[in-house]
Amino acid sequence: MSKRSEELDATRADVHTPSRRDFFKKTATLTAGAVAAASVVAPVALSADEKKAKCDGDEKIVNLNPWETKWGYPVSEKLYGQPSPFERHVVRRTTPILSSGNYRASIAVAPIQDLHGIITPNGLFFNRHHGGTPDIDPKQHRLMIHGLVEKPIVLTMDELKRYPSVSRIHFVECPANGGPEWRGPQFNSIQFAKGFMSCAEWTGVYLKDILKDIGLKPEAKWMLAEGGDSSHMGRTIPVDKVLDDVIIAWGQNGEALRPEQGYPIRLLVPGWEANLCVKWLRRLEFAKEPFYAKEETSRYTALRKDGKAIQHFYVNEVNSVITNPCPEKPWTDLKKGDIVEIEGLAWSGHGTITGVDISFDGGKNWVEASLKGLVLPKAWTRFSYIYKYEGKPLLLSSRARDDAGFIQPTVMEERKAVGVEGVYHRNGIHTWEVNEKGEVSNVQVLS
Ligand SMILES: Nc1nc2c(c(=O)[nH]1)N[C@H]1C(S)=C(S)[C@@H](COP(=O)(O)O)O[C@H]1N2
Ligand SMILES: [Mo]
Repeated sequence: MSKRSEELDATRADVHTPSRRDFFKKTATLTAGAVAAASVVAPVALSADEKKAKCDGDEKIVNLNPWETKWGYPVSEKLYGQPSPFERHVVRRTTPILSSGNYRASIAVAPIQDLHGIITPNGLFFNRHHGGTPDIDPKQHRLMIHGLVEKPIVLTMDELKRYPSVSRIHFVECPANGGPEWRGPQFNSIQFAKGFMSCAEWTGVYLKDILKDIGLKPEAKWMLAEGGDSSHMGRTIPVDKVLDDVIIAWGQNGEALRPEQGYPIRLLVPGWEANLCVKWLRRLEFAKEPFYAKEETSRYTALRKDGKAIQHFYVNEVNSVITNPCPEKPWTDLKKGDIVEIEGLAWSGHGTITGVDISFDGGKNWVEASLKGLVLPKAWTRFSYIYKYEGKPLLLSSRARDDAGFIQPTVMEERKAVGVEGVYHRNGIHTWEVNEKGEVSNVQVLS
């Protein structure tokens, strides 16, 4: 045994029983195959005294389970892995209420209550489309870049991937996230109330790097992005943003984009509303004017209370939500005095989250939560607060701030500006009511 593994073994001494330690010593020198075999035929047996001392009535750790005494399934059986069958309930969800009158033009929301860290697994990434998901053969797919450029080009996917790539973690949020709730809570569910968003590591090429190569004419001020699905999803984006951080992405969390996310390529417009992140991207055109001036290219606007609307309103502003507890993750199993970790997600399209406060009384008093794990610009940021459960009713809210100096408004501040007829860009402080039984429901504080 090497010195290093002896040291490791010494650190294990205080957490394992002697029999367990011997087992580690023996197996440490065996080959990987032999270790697997040894663990099948020689499970660690506890003496009667050890059982009594350690297990205190919980038979599940004392007795061998059926799956410990026979072979598990071989590596060849699952060449693309799937989650445990016991995680079957963790899925995207749909409802007729959120489809635009046609199931081919609808949304599936992400189970943000069941996620860990800041990355959404690809199979759970929220999914919104206007004309169904096409299955595109990358060999047949082309990207055309033209208009006000020196050298217009048509790229194959192989040619596109020859540009140097970058990997960036960014959220993608539909500006309608939380939108149904302008008039008041609509869903007693975090998944439906806040799940029009996800966060992934995207790999692709900065569009500015391609433009360096083909030459953008100085008079170009707007870019049209068009998808290769039946909706085409024409979107118009200011050139300043394009030259800042817009990416043409082909990678999503280490693998190719999923068909639902735009395989083989999509546009990623970090921090801005997700409808600009055109999937199945086939064409980019540069021009002097925004494209909706001359053709049927839609854009979202932000309605104000006076009836006027802001035309160019693209940023998903600073926002947050508590994911534990929430309606799907109540505190009904907690006993008074239990220690629990309040957790949530904060994000801002303007930049990096600088802090999150938590209130237990609907926003009268605030305490500071801690940010944990990676804290990155235009990415989900996880926050945490260790709390001693008291079994008392609570109005639990979170309020995030970002490095651009923004802080989440109250629901009333938001209503003062927009009224209750808003559709997009809701970032008012979200509140859960926790009753004395630990049940959680969606409420809004209107004071
Ligand atoms: N080509 C195309 N791109 C599209 C859409 C679409 O219908 N077609 N929907 C947009 C909208 S409204 C949203 S919210 C995001 C959703 O991205 P996702 O499905 O990867 O979560 O894709 C955007 N890009
Ligand atoms: Mo959207």
